[in-house]
Amino acid sequence: MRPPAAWRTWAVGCAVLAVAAALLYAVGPKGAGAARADTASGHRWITDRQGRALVLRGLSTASSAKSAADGLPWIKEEDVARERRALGTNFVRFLLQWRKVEPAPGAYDTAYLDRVAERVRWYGERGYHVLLDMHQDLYGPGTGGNGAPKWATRTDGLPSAATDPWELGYAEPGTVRAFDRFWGTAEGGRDLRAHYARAWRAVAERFADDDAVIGYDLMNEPWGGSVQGPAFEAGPLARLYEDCVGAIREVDRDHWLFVEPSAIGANWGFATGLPRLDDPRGDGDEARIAYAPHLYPLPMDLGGGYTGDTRRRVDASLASWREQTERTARRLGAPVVIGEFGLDVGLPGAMEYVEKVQRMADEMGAGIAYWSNDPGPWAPWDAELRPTALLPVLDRPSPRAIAGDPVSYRWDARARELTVSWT
Ligand code: 9MR
Repeated sequence: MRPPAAWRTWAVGCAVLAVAAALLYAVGPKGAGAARADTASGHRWITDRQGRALVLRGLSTASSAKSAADGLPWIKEEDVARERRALGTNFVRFLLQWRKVEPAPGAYDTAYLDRVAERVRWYGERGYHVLLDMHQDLYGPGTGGNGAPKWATRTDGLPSAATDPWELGYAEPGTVRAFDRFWGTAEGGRDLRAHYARAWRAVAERFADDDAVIGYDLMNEPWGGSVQGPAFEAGPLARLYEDCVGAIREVDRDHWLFVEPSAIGANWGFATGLPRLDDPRGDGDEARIAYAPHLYPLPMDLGGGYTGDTRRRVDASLASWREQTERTARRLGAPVVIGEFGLDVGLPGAMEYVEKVQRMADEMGAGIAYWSNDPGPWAPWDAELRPTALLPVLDRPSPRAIAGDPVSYRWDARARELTVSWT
């Protein structure tokens, strides 16, 4: 794929700003301490090992990993190179599967982690920060989803039927039971959280010294089974996160730990009851816990586009999502990454919606991971890897790393001008 016209125009039109950004990148006071000021929204910045504030922009790689026998996404190294050329991104949310990490209780598949490490290197060599995401939907293959190994799936014979939309499968009795057994909330059930935390420890041990990795997304879109709301988030979910944080910090004190709220509710802009978590990094070092909620306004989750009345409802949902996210981030003392947002790019108004979310992320000082890079109707490329209408919309410049305290950054698509201010 050739670099898109938009990218070439930008490269010429914003040369001066690009030079400024390159200087920012190159001459930062190395090791002079992390960005101190908060974002305009009052939450922290994600920082790299040199203390620079990172503006993370990229996509998830990839939904295809969920069902692949080897648990790996569709990409080859040339696809990573193309993504870098076409979009200029610096961030990837890379899907892992617990079933592959721990195929039998207590046995970790180091060959799988080696293959993941190879892919992390493809990204790392091109300047990407990789977020390793322990992905699940609908618990695991044993309940019609992906993520958990079969040995960790107990449904007590209850069914899990396929549903449309797929998210409704979370209410299937077998799926609810499997989650209850995982969280230890079903009577006589085994609490599998310790296993899960030790699986994370195995991953962190493998990647502790890998600078291409920015951190670990502890669980994709957690679901409480029969326990919902704050009772779930401040209860079993917070306990799981504490266990994972503790297990990871035994072997890795530097990488960021990304926590997600219970997806149903928070994805639509409702409040979360997730409590603030301790981060035992040691030596009094500042916590490195980031907040990574997903963003899927309900009217769009139900298949709507971004026009007419639906647009007004989506805008209301976005405003509430932003308010709740910022409030939670301040409560957690955490920077924000929009861990997922995305839609079928053929829907009416889809590009305006993506633009709007990108602007919101810039205003919030939040990172962003578009869902997803799987070739097809949601992606910047179709099944034949030809650019879709989304590509030029995602292809926009931003400061990649700022050595100082960022004040604001803004991309004016019409004037093709990037404005960055910092102290
Ligand atoms: O886009 C994905 C769709 O093709 C799958 O059928 C579905 C179930 O695995 O997952 C979709 O991706 C979802 C992601 O895993 C979690 N957040 C919402 C995404 C879009 O629905």
